[in-house]
Amino acid sequence: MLTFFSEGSRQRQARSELHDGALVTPFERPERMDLVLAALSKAAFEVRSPSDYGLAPVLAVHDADYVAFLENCWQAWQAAGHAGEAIPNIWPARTMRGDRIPQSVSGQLGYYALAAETSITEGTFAAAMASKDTALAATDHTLATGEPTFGLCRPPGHHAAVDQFGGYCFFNNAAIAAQRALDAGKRRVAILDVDFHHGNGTQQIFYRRDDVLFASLHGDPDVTFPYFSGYTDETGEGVGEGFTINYPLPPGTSVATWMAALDEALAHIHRAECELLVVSLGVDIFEGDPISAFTFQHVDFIALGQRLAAAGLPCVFLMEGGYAVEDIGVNVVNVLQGFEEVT
Ligand code: OKP
Ligand code: ZN
Repeated sequence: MLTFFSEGSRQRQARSELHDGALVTPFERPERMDLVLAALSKAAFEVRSPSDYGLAPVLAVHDADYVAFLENCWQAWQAAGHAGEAIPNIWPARTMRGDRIPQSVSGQLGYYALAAETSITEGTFAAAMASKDTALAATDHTLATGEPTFGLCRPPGHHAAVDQFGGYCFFNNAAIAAQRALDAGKRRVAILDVDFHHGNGTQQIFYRRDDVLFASLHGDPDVTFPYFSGYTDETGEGVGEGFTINYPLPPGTSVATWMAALDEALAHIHRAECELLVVSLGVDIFEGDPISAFTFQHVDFIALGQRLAAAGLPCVFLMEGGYAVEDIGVNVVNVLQGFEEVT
């Protein structure tokens, strides 16, 4: 399967993630890409660089002030004289004002962040730009040829909302891809999110719309990040009612139970007459993943690819999570090869 990847993705080289009360080396690190690239190369996949699509496709789904904040945050943080990476530590919490964007970068971080684990660093914005270019190039290839395409996006995107970053995400690559497909003439696009974590950002961006169907299988947010999104009673609003569907599953869920939920999600997508499938491909559903709790083995990823292919839709795969670094390459390739076996 043709793959797109941008070397610009390496420009995010964060040192700090707030994890279990300590600053650790981020789980979402550039070496992840090398492991996927090595596995793709072993499987003889062609890898191409995307072209530069600029900011217009980002602004089609994200708020302009948010994008400007991401672009300027590191410089403002440094100008304020702070020694470490830019990490939020205050929010407009439930008892405070959420309607004001403070002037200080420290206040702005709290306004635009949805979590504290994701630092902003010198190359973060450039890497986010590279990642969305990867998503757009992959989408354009599928739109032009009908062939499935893999976008090796990094950083991931599915936690990024209209004007919020967090969960290692800055620009919502899947949302940018879906909007691109609509702008190219597709009438309805499905985004199927198989990452272990709920794609709260993707859900929020399309919550009141019926031209993008968002379906997600994920760890039950009652006990799993992002905690405040991903419950079954979130089904969309207004004309979007019925175009969001969530399958929260308990930690330790068997692959058979997960696959049964996948079949339900695919049936829902089929009924909605979607014309393109964008898969938010997180392979952190692997049993060995260090921050997740599902039970996929290497071979189960092949079955996943086969089931996705059986949906019979043109398909764009976009990389989301997956942190058991030594295994993410084989798991990604297994999904893509499973898909190709059927098509
Ligand atoms: C990003 B993606 C687990 C803490 C989780 C953040 C997870 C972000 C996941 N103990 N912290 O969806 O793979
Ligand atoms: Zn995840």
